[in-house]
Amino acid sequence: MLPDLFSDESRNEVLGPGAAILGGFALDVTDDLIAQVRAMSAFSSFRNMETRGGKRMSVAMFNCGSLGWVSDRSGYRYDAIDPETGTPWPALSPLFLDLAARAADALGYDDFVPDACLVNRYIPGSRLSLHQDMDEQDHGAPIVSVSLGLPATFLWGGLERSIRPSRYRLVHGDVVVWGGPSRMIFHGVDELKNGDHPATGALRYNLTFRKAR
Ligand code: MD6
Ligand code: FE
Repeated sequence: MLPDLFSDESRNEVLGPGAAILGGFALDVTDDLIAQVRAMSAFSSFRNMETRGGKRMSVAMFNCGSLGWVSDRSGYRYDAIDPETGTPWPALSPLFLDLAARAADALGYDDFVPDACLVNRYIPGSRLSLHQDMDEQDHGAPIVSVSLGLPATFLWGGLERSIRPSRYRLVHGDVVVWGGPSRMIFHGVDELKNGDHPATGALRYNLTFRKAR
């Protein structure tokens, strides 16, 4: 790990072993990321997926990459095909791949090559309840998460759902990386507050890169 990664001036923050917030890590590419999200969503659109229990998620999603995370009445899975278009998800661009690899590398995860990127869109009031990311086959690979637009409160719990989560503010350009002993930590996002961000208006986007297979 780089010695200056957690200096006093940085907005970097250790969440736990193998997990950290890299404050502003993506700031030099946020405009391009948002432009690409908009372009891709004209093809595979944002949709509020259904859970197994039949509820609609308040966060709207689509995927890019060779695999995408989908949820419906039959449960969760990774699928190469967007069920709405019947065709593969949009490809992971070099910009996305490069950012994910650089962020993972900053925490010592070498050669991270994600095959899936879940793109989340929050409107004020949207939230993501505490969950573990456990649908990936390779739990040795980290997850890299990029925040764009309105700030959010990230909930960081423990290895059991009952552990009360700590709260961290994630702002435009922040990147969260986690893996290793923290890979199965329960986490979530508190209800998004109203706001107006110069880059996204009243929205927050989140990109989570995973190695699903
Ligand atoms: C979000 N993120 O920040 C939701 N999962 O909008 C996640 O659920 C998440 O940020 C695994 C790893 C990083 C994440
Ligand atoms: Fe997650």
